[in-house]
Amino acid sequence: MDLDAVTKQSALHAKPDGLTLQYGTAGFRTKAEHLDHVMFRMGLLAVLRSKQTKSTIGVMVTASHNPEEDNGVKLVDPLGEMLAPSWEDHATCLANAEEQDLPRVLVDIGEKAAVNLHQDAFVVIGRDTRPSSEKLSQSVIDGVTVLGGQFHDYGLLTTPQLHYMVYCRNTSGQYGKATIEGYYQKLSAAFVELTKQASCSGDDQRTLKVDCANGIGALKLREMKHYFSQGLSVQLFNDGTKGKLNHLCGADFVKSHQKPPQGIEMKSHERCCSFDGDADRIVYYYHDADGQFHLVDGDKIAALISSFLKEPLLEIGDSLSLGVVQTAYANGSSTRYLEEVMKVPVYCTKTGVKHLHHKAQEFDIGVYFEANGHGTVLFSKAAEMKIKQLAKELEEDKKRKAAKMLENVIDLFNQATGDAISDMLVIEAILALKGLTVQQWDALYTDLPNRQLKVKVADRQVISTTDAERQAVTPPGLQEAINELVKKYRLSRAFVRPSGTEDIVRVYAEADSQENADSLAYEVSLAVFQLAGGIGERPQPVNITRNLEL
Ligand code: 16G
Ligand code: MG
Repeated sequence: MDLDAVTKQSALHAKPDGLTLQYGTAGFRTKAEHLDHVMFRMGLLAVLRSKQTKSTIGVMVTASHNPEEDNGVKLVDPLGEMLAPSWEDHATCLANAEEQDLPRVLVDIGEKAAVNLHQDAFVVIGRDTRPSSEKLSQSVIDGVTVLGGQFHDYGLLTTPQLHYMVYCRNTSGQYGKATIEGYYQKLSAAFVELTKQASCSGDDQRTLKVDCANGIGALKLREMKHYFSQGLSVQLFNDGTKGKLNHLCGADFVKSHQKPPQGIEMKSHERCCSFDGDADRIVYYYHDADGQFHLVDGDKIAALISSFLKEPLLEIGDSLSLGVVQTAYANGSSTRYLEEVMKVPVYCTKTGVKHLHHKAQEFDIGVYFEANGHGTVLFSKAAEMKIKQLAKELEEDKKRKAAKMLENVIDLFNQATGDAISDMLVIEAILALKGLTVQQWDALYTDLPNRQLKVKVADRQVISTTDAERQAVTPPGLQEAINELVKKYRLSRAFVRPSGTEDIVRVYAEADSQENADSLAYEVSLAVFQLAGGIGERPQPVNITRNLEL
């Protein structure tokens, strides 16, 4: 390492004094103007990680669903996965080192992680459409270059597309071609193949309105839609030509406000969906004949996909294990439906894609979705090989067809990470094959009324949790208080957890009616305020303050 060169270059990307940031649930995220040094340093870190793993590493510049003024960065590990936890710690140390300590911290990381500095390094970079992203990705490149790393800058990409590129490059192209056309072709071919078997169900069925959050999803979907236009026609809204990124639109807005985004015309019973700002989340929704809004969230996506997969799996007669992974935010009705009606095992992990992804890898076929719309289906290598073999060998027509269908499903899911575009195509294929309307899909089960609130406390780390965030361990007495409150309502459940992305505590409650869910959420918020060092205004009942904010 040429540490003198690092010091010199770093001075051009100097860290503001006293600023400390954490590599959080999905990387660093804050106001764009505070991120230049972080980007440069993540370029440095990506080179070390690449040398250590002898693989291509990805760096994505995005702040997902955050406001346009924010930005962020995350590193992508060799198989398209989130950065390993020990390297998250290195990332935090490196980002927070004062200028004069930077060379020492770099050397330290190299030693701790046993990095062979003579190894070559290759880094791929992608960015979203934020005005700040281009300059910040140049800072990443400066970091990569000063440590002698090679790079390829893909420019504008969705986050899942960057994960895909990393995965392709580290599997010598076996997974697909590491180009944007390669991505479009792979997914579209699988979609067209899968939907061939659908009986034609009229124009209406095959049109989908997509709210692109005024983000990168719009650019990429506009390019891609020609590849699958025979099977599906998508109409883009909030395509970035007018509105502001994530402002009053996008998956996060729709999920948290439980209402349609601005900028989309919805007629009753029309199928609509929203992406988030970097297109790794998707939720569906529609208006019924009475104009009432219905959200079809990540839990229902998981239910649709798992029930669809069960049939061909049964048909091929192979005992491949299927498991569904959720978080504590999964609606109680969805868990009950999956376990009791679908008879599939359901597991709960902590919030954050990396936790779900990790658990899903334990199954031959792991379906994972957060209620907020992050998710995908992972097929183990063994399951994939088995299915591909059966698709070739099986004599009986029906069985071979089932295996072929599964083969297309494997190709259609972005196996590297949750992907709004890939998930959208899978959902559209399933609806077409099953001849389901969005209402029929929504009617798989009825969501329990629920409410989310946030509480400000002096130090949110005083709350620690266990049992996949469903139980509070500290502060003392908090879980007991929650237990007592939950007992007062029917079909109720509540939990609290410190947010990984904001300086607040999140409260979730569900119950048999909206009124009861609101009331339970309020009471739990009060308990948090009293027992966990609340600051500012005391929580108010939901119906008085109309506090529908999350
Ligand atoms: C991040 C996570 C998301 C999680 C959310 C929770 C990734 C790619 N994203 O956006 O999965 O649901 O954080 O935020 O892992 P919270 O901790 O503030 O509730
Ligand atoms: Mg996102």
